[in-house]
This record gives sequence, C-alpha cells and structure tokens, in this order.
Amino acid sequence: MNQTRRVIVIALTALLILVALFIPIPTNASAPQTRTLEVTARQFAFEPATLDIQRGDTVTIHLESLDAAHGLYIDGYAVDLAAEPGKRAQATFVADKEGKFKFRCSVACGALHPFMIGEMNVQPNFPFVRATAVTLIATIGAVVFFWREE
Ligand SMILES: [Cu+2]
Repeated sequence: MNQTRRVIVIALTALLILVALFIPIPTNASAPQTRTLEVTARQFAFEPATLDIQRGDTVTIHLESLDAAHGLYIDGYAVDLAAEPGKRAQATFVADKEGKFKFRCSVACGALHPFMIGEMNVQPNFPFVRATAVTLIATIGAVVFFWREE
C-alpha cells in the first residue's frame, strides 16, 4: 500500500472512531445499574404498566397488591411473582435480553384478568454498544492498514 493510501486509511479510521464516540445517545443511558421498581397491582391493571430498563441492569421488582391476589409473570424472563393484598412479593433478576417483553398477571383475579398486561422494555446498553463499535472500527482499520498486497 502506498503512503497516500495509508494516510487515508488512518484518517478514515480515526474519523469513524470519533463518530462512534460522540454520536448522540439517549440521555438516560448509563452503565448497568441496580434498579428497584415498585409495581402495584389491582383489578385489572398494573401501575406502572410500562417498565423501562437497560440491558445488564440488575432489577428488583416489588409487587404490591391493592385488592385481590395478583401475580406478575414476565414473558421470556421466567420471572413469576404472586402478591396477596397487604403482602409484598419481590424478585431479582439480571436483564440479559434486549427487547420488549409482556408481563401479565399470573393469578386468576377476576373477569378481566386476561387483560391485565404490562410491558417491560429492555433497551440496549449504549456505552457497551459504543465500546463495541470503537473496537470493531479500530480492528477493521488495522486490518486494512496492514493488508499486504500480493
Ligand atoms: Cu389476575
């Protein structure tokens, strides 16, 4: 590879790394954290009905029922809680899967029980994605730079 092309490869790699480092990401993004979420259940809804967490977080859910016995089962996470009125139940898990997961009441609690549904959003861990992108770009840059032409 001639000198000019080497300079271009270095400049391009550096530019892409800078873009990966400074491209704006959602402001609530941060390193994995430990979160405690308070969820109340009553006929026939969860409050809050949407849980936003980040991949890698260690999450503890406290479930409290305000009327009858209710459950909280998260699809795809095999988390299942059951709370009787006045008694709190809790479960801790690591959010190791990204995406949207429905959670639903797992204790038959009345006529509209099947509609007692919420959603847990596990967002990508942006610092992790950023670090991965930088590593990938630097690797590709190095491979191109040191590529020997026959
Ligand atoms: Cu129910």
